[in-house]
Amino acid sequence: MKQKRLEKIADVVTRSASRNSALNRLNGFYELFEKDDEVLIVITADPDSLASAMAVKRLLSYRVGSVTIGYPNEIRRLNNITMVERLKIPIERLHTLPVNDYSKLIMLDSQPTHQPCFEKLKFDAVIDHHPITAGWDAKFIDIRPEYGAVASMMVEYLRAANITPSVALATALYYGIKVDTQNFEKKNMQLADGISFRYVFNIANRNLVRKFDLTELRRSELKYFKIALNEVKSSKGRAYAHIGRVGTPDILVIIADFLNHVDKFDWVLVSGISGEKLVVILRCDGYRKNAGNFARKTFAEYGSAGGHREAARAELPMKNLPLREGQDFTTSTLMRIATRHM
Ligand SMILES: [Mn+2]
Repeated sequence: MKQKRLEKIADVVTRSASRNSALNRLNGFYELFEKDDEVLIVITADPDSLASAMAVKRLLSYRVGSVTIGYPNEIRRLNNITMVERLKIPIERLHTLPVNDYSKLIMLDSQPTHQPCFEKLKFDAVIDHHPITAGWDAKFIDIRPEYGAVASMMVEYLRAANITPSVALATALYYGIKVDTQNFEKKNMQLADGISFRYVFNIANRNLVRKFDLTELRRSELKYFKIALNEVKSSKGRAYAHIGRVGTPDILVIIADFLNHVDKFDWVLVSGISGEKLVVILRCDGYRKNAGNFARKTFAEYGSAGGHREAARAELPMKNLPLREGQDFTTSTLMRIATRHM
């Protein structure tokens, strides 16, 4: 089912796929601002929102006094840290900023209801592609849930403004669209995303994008590979490895994806302990298999479990696991739990 849009331009609200042109939207957006405005853009930092914030900063350059980009979350993914560093994106933690001193607030790739720390803020403009939520308002709204990325919408704004993006901005937009559409494999991807992507493709530095994509491991995390290679056990086309305590469960995903490259491993189960939880990452080829169903059937009784055909995840409080007093969780325990319904 196609999700409805929500657009509000100069007090006119449209809830269907509107006939507003990119130029209408741009002009409606520009009408919000005056020369001496101090503008704060609020995002939850990820590639799509970072690229969109850069685009809005560019749209507003020479039109307002200043533009600051604030984000509340800690950026932990190395891919995203690499993007911010390489593109020198000027962003600041939201809690360090005097939010009440700004004359205009813009929210991108998110809605005021998405986080408690957003709810106190009064936004002048909200531009997003998530499903529409109720209970808030803004002077300018452009929400298009059918779009794969806000970066795709931003390309339309830039083109309407006759602005050719710099290499850095185009690279960010390229990466934002690529990540949010999961390399164009996600169902939310549509023609408009393809058109925007094709446009920035010519300008973006794709070697830099490769660098963002590739940078996902800290040197200190290589030790977990050593553990994985020592631990990995296989039986009936399934590979199992318990890594033990990890700093972040992200490393388990990387190891599971790595083992999924190995011939004759139809299934990969990698577990590790993060905080008080056992995290299990499941991978399979998705051919006549369903990792999400397998995860639910096997692990849901101990905690949360679910996912898609090829990829699934379970997070299980350690106290729920069927372990004897003082018994450690090992690769064999993982095998035992995973095969007990077979
Ligand atoms: Mn997004």
